[in-house]
Amino acid sequence: MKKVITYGTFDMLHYGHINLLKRAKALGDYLIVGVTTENYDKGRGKLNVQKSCIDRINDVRATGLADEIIIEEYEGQKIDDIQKYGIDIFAIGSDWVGKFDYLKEYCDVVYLERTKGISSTQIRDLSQRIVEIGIIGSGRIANRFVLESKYVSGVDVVGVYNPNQASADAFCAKHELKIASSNFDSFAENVDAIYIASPHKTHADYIRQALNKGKHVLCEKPITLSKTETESLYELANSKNLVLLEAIKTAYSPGFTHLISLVKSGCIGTIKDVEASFTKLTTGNLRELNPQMAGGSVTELASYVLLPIVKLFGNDFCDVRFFSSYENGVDIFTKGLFQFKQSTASFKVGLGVKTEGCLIISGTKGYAYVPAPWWKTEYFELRYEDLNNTKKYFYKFDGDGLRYEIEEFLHLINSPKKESYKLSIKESTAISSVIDIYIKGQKTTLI
Ligand code: C2G
Repeated sequence: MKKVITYGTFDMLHYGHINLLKRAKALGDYLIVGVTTENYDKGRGKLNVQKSCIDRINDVRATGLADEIIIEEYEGQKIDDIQKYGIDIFAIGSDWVGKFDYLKEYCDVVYLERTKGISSTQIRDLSQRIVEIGIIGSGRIANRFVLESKYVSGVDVVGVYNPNQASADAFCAKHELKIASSNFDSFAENVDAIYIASPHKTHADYIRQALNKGKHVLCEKPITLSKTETESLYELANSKNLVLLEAIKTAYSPGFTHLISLVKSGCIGTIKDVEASFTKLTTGNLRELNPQMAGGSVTELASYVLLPIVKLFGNDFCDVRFFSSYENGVDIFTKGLFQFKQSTASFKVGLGVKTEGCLIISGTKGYAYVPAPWWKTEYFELRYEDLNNTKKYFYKFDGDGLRYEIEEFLHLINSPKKESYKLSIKESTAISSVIDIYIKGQKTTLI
């Protein structure tokens, strides 16, 4: 008797899962299905699993395809199970190609092609089904987005749009998507929500078009390069009761969210100063260094450093000044200084200069120190005059961190309130307004 085993979360069981189970069963005579526990999923950084382990087991049982169901509760269990149950074939979807080759020492490993686009779009209530996302753009961040989306239960990236059809086709093939399109209308009509990962200057037009088609939008930072443009887009989203969320991953990560709540609760006294630095040495013929594509340290990185500043002090600064170093028409390093009524802030961003990349929030009783990479907040300390009182905080920041913004996007789509408290419209607009002021000033500087 040939024994096959497969594993999965099987949350909101759908056609793609059933299709996988059918083909796994057909590989042998006896199919064992491992269903993940909540703890195991948490440990591997899978977010937003809706159903309990018991409900998911019942759903798998109801398919009638499993001869036996077991639970998967720890890392390394697959090796134990394969030996314990005398397994001949381990089968899993092709989104995991290569990841389970280490099991070849114990049995055959078969990757079954994953089902492209699984949801039933006739169910209009998005909370009752998988939300299908289309991506605009097919560059580096778009690639990372697809990989991270697999760790958020309830979403499925199904398509890509690129005005260049060949680029869309290549991306679609690489990620096994259903739709590759250079026609915006037909692309938008076939998805529930859109993630914009195209060059900065194209964001505003794409957001407007997507909202006008009734689609929720998650847009890469900087949402736009102009304060008035950002304001008008949020108004449009609001008037249509659609989500418009700016993808600044730090804002949605558990560590950063807690840091902000902690310091706002007064544990370091009244907050008087924020210093934030983020530099990333970048070379080559890249969009980031191209003045025609709005490249430069501020447009590329200021969204991160401005995030703690606007979250703690808002947008009513009395004065802001910038000091930059330029190379080939872009700022390779910029320092910004703010005067608020009762406080100060400063930031450093750089594509061509390296600094210590930390975040320091100073108060009247102590300060918060977040070492680099603070934008992937995994650890911080609250420090006081008496060093014995130092408190240390540790968090998980899984993968690339994009999964946290995807989780928030999905949460907002399914909730009556379409605005996130983790990055409010006011905060996102404040970030836009600072970038706008910088760009306008930079034009005069460069002339
Ligand atoms: N699947 C598929 N087509 C889809 C979606 C999922 O073929 N459109 C497959 C996956 O590749 C996987 C199975 O269905 O083989 C279960 O998918 P999930 O519930 O998303 O679980 P997953 O995170 O893939 O679990 O130990 C857990 C496993 O390693 C993977």
